Amino acid sequence: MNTKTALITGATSGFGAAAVDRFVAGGWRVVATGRRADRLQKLVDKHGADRVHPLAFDMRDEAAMRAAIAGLPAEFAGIDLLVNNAGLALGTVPAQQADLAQWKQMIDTNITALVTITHLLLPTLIERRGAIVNISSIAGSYPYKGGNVYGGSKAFVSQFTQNLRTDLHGTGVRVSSVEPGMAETEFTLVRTGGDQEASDKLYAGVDPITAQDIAESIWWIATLPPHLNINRLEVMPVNQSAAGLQVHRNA
Ligand code: NDP
Ligand code: 8X3
Repeated sequence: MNTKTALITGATSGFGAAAVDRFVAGGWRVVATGRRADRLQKLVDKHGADRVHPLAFDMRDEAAMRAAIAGLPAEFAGIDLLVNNAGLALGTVPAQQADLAQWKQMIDTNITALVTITHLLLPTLIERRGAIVNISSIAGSYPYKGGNVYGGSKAFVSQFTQNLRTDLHGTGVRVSSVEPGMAETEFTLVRTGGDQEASDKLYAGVDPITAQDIAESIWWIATLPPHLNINRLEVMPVNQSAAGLQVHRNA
């Protein structure tokens, strides 16, 4: 059997870590990236060095990204699937109170790093008639208070996905965005600067999406027959739905 290889960014936690487990269970090799090298090593210990290759670098460091990818051993260098998952939200306050440095970190990670790694891997993906799955969010379609730049960055990811798809027409490369709603990962811990109580409170009683649910969605998209493309997949917990517009009345 011809073993396929996925490169999954943000593999140290949440959706990315669960996707590593899912693809290895399905017989794929995985290049797993993230900043926390100790967590990447745990994935290697769990699955074996012949299945998981760790690449520890900060997605915002283009030189480190280029060097890591250029240094991939031959058996992991032929990437068939890029899962652009690394990303984050920082802050929950309205735009007028937000920290500009946090906005820039979200743009650098969720947008600039995502397009950089995509650009780097496109030649390989085209050569192999591969696939790209971009992890966007419902925050890119439904505005909510405090979503500001995070939502804007995910709207970019969703639209970039559809434009990539148009440009890659005829290459056989599949491009999809997965747009999850509320999912319990380390996402809220990161967003709140480590506030476990806030994270627990947000997910309490919701029966939120799990990391495994999203990993299964990515697996399904990537293993459909090659003539099918999922353009976008929006997923919410049953207990979450959209709730309309607000009106301010002058005094
Ligand atoms: P987690 O916080 O659990 O995981 C985020 C991952 O992104 C980590 O592996 C982290 O690795 C990586 N990452 C963040 N910044 C960088 C960086 N500068 N360089 C390298 N890696 C980085 O959250 P989720 O699993 O929930 O998030 C995964 C994706 O899903 C994100 O794009 C998020 O926006 C999106 N999403 C999440 C939803 C949710 O409700 N949880 C819903 C919709 C979308 P490390 O810290 O080791 O570098
Ligand atoms: C994460 C989902 O609704 O918290 O992208 O923004 S939400």
